[in-house]
Amino acid sequence: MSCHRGALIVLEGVDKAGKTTQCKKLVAALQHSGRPAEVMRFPDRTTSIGLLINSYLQKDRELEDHAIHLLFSANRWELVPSMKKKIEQGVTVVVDRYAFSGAAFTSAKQGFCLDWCKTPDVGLPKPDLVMFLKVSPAEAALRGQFGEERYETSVFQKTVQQRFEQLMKDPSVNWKVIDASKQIQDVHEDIIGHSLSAITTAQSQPIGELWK
Ligand code: NYM
Repeated sequence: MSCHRGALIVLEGVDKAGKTTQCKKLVAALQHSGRPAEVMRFPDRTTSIGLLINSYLQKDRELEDHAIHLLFSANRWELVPSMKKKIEQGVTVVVDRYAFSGAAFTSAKQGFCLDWCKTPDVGLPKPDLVMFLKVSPAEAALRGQFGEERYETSVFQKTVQQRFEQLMKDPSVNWKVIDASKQIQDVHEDIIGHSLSAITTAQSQPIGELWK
């Protein structure tokens, strides 16, 4: 077992920005270089809360907007013990979406402010690095399968992008903006560079608490 903790690295962005592909490539590259690494993703649709979220996203079920927001947050909290355990054991955890998606997507709905949306996630393990994969919502819409799940419309995604821009103004979070309109391999190389320095910095620091 490693004596250093692993890092918590998050990839965020609008739908179809390439997060899932890049998370997999990052974990594979870290493992290949001898650094223990694992992927987690939110929502994690495999738990009982995750199954409810899945049926909401697939439009099989209606849920009140505040209630679904709290379920997304609960889905993160239920996985905190296993996430912390991995990090403490020296594994770098690469997360496909986190509390930032939670706040950006719900606050893009009518009648929700960003502060209310952030509250249930206050105190989650704080990422050592959050990379925002930036593509224009118009470009994301041209990438496959856009429009099948709830929230997948260009108009909604444009508002989500604006909410992410607001969240990125917070200097307490280590944000890096990645130009995700580039070739997959070029994007990957940018991501690896930022990740390696975050992993080194995290080794000598305790895990922080988000938005506290
Ligand atoms: N989403 C994701 C939220 O609305 N709130 C959250 O807290 C999280 C983590 O669910 N449209 C939305 C964003 C996406 C969808 O998609 C999950 P995917 O393809 O599983 O990342």
